[in-house]
Amino acid sequence: HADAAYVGWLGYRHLESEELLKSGVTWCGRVVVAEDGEVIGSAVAELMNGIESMLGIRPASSGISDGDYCIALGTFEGGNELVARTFDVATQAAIGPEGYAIRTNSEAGCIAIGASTAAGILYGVFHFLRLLGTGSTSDLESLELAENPKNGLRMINQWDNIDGSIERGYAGKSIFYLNNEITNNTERVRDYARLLASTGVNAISINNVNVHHYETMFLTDKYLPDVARLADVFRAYGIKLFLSINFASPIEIGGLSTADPLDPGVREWWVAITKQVYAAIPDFGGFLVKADSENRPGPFTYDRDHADGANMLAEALLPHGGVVIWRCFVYNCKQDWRDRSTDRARAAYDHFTPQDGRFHDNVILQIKNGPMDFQVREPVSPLFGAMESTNQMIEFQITQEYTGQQRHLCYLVPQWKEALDFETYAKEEASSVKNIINGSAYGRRYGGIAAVSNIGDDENWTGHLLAQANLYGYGRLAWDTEISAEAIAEEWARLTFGGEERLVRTIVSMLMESLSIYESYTAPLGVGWMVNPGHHYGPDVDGYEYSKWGTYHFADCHGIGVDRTVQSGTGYAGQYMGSNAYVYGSVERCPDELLLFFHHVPYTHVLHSGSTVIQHIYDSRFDGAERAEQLREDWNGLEGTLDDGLHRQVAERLKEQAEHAREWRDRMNTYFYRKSGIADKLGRKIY
Ligand code: GCW
Repeated sequence: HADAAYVGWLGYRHLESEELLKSGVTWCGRVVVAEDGEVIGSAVAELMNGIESMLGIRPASSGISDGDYCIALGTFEGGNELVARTFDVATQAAIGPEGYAIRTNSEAGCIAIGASTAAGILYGVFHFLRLLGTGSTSDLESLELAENPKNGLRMINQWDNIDGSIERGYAGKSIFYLNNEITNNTERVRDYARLLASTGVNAISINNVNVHHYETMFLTDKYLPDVARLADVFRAYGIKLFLSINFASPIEIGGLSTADPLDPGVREWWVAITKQVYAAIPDFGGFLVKADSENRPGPFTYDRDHADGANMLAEALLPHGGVVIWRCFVYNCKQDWRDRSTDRARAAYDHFTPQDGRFHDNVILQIKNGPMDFQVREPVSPLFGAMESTNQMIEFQITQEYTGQQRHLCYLVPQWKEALDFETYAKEEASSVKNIINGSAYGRRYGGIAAVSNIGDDENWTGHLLAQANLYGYGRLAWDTEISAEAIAEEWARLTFGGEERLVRTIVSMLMESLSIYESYTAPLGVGWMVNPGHHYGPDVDGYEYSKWGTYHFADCHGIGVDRTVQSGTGYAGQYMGSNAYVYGSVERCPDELLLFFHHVPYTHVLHSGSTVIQHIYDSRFDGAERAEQLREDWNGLEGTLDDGLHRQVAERLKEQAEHAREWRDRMNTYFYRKSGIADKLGRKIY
């Protein structure tokens, strides 16, 4: 596959820097590796191909050095003498199971990539190739670095269905399934595994959390051998396979009359079926569960709670080393819009905090970053840090359900970073969300990040080519929550498009601006929604206002917003700890961008910015639409500096975005002008 959009950031473009090229040719003529095995094999193959493509030489490969300069790969104990002598005991001891060290050992004439496991070597190789590809080192004479991932689980959730459709998928059909069969095209799956592994992803659940009829049978002989084939592909890249399961499986495929988690027959059934899964996939990761959520079955049917449900599965998985990932996206989806006392934002916290301490050690709660649902702007879920004795992980949505569906440009890494950096005040120090989910704050064994994938069978994987940056960025951020969004964007741009400075700078600045642009022409000040019901694309201010989903803005002729204060509202603001509760609960203190999430205010309310709410709505809608147009012009200015085909596909999307941003602008402005009767101070055109 030579297609530049398909190879993405693994295109291994020929190096432009003469100096680095020369240094590379000197050091990379031979690869010395003393171990074999699947993952090492993947690492070596990747290294050879990367070197050949970037440097134009095919390295020789051997088990021992011939005395010439070389790259030496291996685990510290794996018998590669060059590796063993390059890293001292302290360095070796500092490298955890998936970490690696890279060091130029001039005396021994090698660049050594050492790790304690094969997976570590694979990540080390990808790091080395990234160094070359981004040109972030001028030569290879003095490399010295070591890394360990910040999170144990770095997971991708596919929302793919076996009929080939993808729930909230915006880049074609599934690469895994077609017509109720699991694909034979493992080449494409392998290329996906490579892309993921190159960013550090180490786990994947391969089917939608809404588990339908056929997918329920993934645990049975009907599909298990094919699932195992997929597990084989991912295993070679250090990625563990998980399945989303249907809580009612004992009834639907087991022939039992109940799925009650405390029923001995049901428990035995899960033990037996889990054993069967491990017989087919010995390193199977575990189960991902959406239960009692949006009409999915769960323990509530039997008057049991989440802990009962999760623990039953945890017990079945425990002997095999597997984990249960239990989603906290649980709320009443049959609300009456007239009922002002029920608040969907409260739901996860209300359901789960009382059960702290009851979940087994191999259960992890997977919590969406926002308490509502992946809106462009929400506060961080107050559930993070609120369960000291429970493993927690965060869930992001790479697929752009509410952020422009890969027709609009929206680089999400800055949003994710904000969530990870959010201070929960659960402890006196080191209790930001990233410390909660990586397990360090409370000394939890399991934790990490999961995100819903944005890929499909489109040639460029993600529909919008620039949306590849979100997939890349997710993996990089999950590996290292400290890298900046901008550094990630730059890496991605260089690897994908090469090092031409104007090109790189333009793409990075477009990416970095895109979230704020999207936010400024869509729903204002954190209130969210205002999208078309069902598919969720495009503006419809009242689309969800009188629905059962619990997602309201309460705009009338006087004002707008949801009162979530303790004093007069739903009390949601009181779920936060420390000063967060106070800041969010105070109409004076609440940050502008979240004001309408927490407060109902008159249109004339004055923001910290000095503007009124209504004037802010007008200003930011006009501004957002203009900036969307600017994105398009910026990109058009790049014509000729990159492949025409790639340029064209992005140009088309940006054109649609600019037009659509105007539609958002006019719908929003007109709606609020009609509701409020207050004119735009600047007298701009409102319909
Ligand atoms: O945001 C909602 C989506 C559903 C999704 C659900 C969930 C998989 O609209 O399509 O279902 O979230 O996260 O479970």
